Amino acid sequence: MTELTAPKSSITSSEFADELREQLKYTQGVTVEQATAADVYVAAATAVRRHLMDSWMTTQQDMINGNTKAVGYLSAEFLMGKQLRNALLNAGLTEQFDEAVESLGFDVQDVVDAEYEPGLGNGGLGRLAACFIDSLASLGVPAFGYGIQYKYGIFRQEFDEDGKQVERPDYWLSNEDPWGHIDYGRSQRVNFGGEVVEENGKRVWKPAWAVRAVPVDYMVPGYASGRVNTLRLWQAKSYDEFDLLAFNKSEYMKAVEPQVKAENISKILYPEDSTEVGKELRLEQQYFFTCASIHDAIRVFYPGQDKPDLTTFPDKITFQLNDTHPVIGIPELMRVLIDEYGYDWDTAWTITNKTFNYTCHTLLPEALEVWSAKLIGKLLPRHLEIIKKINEQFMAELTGLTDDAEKIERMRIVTDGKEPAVRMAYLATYAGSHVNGVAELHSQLLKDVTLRDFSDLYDKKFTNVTNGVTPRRFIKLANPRLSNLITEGLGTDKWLEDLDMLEGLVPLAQDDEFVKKFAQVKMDNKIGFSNFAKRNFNIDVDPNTMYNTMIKRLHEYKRQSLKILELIADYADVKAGKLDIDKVTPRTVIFGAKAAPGYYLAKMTIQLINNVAKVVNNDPDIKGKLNVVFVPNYNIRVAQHLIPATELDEQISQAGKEASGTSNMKFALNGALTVGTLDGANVEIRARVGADNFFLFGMTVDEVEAMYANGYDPRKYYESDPRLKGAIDMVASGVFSNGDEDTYEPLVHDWLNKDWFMTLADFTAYHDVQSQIETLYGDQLEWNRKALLNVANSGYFSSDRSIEDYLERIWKTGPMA
Ligand code: T68
Repeated sequence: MTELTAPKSSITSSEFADELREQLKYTQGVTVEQATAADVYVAAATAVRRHLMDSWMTTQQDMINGNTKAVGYLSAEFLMGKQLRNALLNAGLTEQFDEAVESLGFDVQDVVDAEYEPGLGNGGLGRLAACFIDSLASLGVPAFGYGIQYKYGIFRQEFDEDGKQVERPDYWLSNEDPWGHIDYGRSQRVNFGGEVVEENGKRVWKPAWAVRAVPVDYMVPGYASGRVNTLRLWQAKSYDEFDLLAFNKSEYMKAVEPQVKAENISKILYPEDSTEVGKELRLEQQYFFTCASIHDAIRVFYPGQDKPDLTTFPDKITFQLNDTHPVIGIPELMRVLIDEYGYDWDTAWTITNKTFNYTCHTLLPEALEVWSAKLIGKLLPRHLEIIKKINEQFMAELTGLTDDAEKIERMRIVTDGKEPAVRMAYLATYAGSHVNGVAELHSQLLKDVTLRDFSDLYDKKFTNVTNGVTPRRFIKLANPRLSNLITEGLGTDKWLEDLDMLEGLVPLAQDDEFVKKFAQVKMDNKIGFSNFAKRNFNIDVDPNTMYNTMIKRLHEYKRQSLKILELIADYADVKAGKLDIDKVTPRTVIFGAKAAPGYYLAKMTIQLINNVAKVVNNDPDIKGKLNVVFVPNYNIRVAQHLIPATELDEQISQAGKEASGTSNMKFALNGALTVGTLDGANVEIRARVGADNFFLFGMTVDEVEAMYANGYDPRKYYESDPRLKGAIDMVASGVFSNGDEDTYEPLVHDWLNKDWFMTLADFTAYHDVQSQIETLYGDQLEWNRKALLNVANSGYFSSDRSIEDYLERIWKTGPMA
């Protein structure tokens, strides 16, 4: 095997400038004088790719020739963020780039800004996939990320003059994408529809139409590992097969219909988060990328072999199913093994069972995918047969495991009745080797509630892997000031490869001088964000206010309502003369959130927040002390600027609803204090940073359950807390809708009559903890000491640690030799 060195490039800035000139000339066809910042960006991207090319090729060779099992991370979403800075960091070219760009007469920021951020994910799930492939490469583990290259990513969010969310298409591929390499020669055929017939005693699928899956390869460079893995995103192309009959009749439009249909498959990312979408196109997408990926893995690991020995497949690669979206891959592998390679059912089952593992990311029952059997039968008739047979086998197995007939009935993968449906989470749980949740509490609740029957009978399958985030992007790139201070404090920069080393900062929290430096970093980051917000959104943010941030998808369970009601209550108190504005800690509450386009109450919440901002920010009685900012189109770039500047982070979901959360980890690592409930990974963050350094409030999971059981009446809380009543009445009376009492009626009605996630029940506790926050904030040295302890004790939340847990508990593989 080839000797590997960490990619610390030895080339000089002027050599790199020469490479940029060369790329400008031979790739873009422009002189330096003609070039725009966007040209320089493309030139730089192309140059960095060239630097990574040898490591990429060596990594692929070693993966195929070596004996280390690879990981195939199957995910419908990869929310990568911009690539240039990350690629430069991992290629060891950051300084050379900065100097070269300046020497060519360009502004470094302009060049970096020219990159358009791809939004190929909805939120935490997609970003987790991106962190995981970064860590896999950094740990030197052979891995593929497999997904879809959507033409349109998550919609671009704007606000209209009424403060309502407007969704604009995000045609990111209309710009040059210098990172993706389209490999037409390695495309795969993906079939759909048709029927299954009996031929010579065999079931044979006769598909009705097909699409061509073309791989677009992205390099995934590891940090200081010398390894470069591959993210392979599939693009749907039509086969050039015309319907000749239709064409001859001059029905041209009809003749190209299948082509249009085929290319629609990778056209758009579904902008849904945690809600069920029962769309045919979505199932087509899921099958499209899992089918192509499975065939691709066989091609990669058994090159040129007509009759490969696929009993060794689970030793070559292990597939991780990122939520239920790729679960259709299970019957697909069965089909491939039986129909295409002639294995018997039991052999195929053993291989399939060993190959797949499933990660669940939710606790909301409505987010667990269920497909109608009819639809599966229409699109994938052979797969439906296989799923039914798996279900039969499962039912028979269960009969041997338990006498509880009701339980067996509850566990059906294919439901009974008039309109049978396939429960993808159950299929994944039964067919794969392991099932994991994404935080300790979540994994426990999966076992106790969501997949209770399964954990009773298959306890060994269940495990936990707490999520993590990559310190390269979310500390080193996002927060260079803090990174430098950490390196100064620890005397080394090795912490970027071993984040547990942050613990070395614990003693420095007692060193007032160091804490003051830390406070200065935060202040500089606040000023940085203020400039960023002004430059990009023309929003004014005063760095002399506390930055209090809530960034995540807009969802009722996450309870942005709780945050805005608390703020409104303060505002109402000031207006009523019950609160002296001069005694209030100056604060800027910063929101970033997209709502699913069809999610009515979520969109109304955005409208309310925007209008609260309008009223409160402009009320002279407030004297600029309470400010609300809604940053439009929240994305990775905004996160990278906002998280390092934040002092107080909101993680206030109803206990038992947020599977993990990952921004909570990013905030703690960047020295924000968290106000949060005992939910998701908050529990583990609090345990590590210490209860004294975390603002806890609200009901526990048990209390929430008890309240559901006893009947929850939100009105009781409305009547008993005058602040809460005042806030809701203010919304209802039209203060934030120019006097119109109808605008927010549906929201108000929901709060008072349903409030499924118990925002009102937690309101008083939330207010009480805010008082503690204000008191502590008054003592800046103490506040910053606690914030520094958050940094020092959060090393556990590196995605490197998560990947190590997956390697040990699930994948049973490791770095390449
Ligand atoms: C999130 N889930 C969890 N789902 O909500 C969050 N996309 O607690 C957790 O930290 C994170 O996953 C990582 O584990 C999502 O982000 C989606 O984005 C989603 C759901 C359905 C369909 C598409």
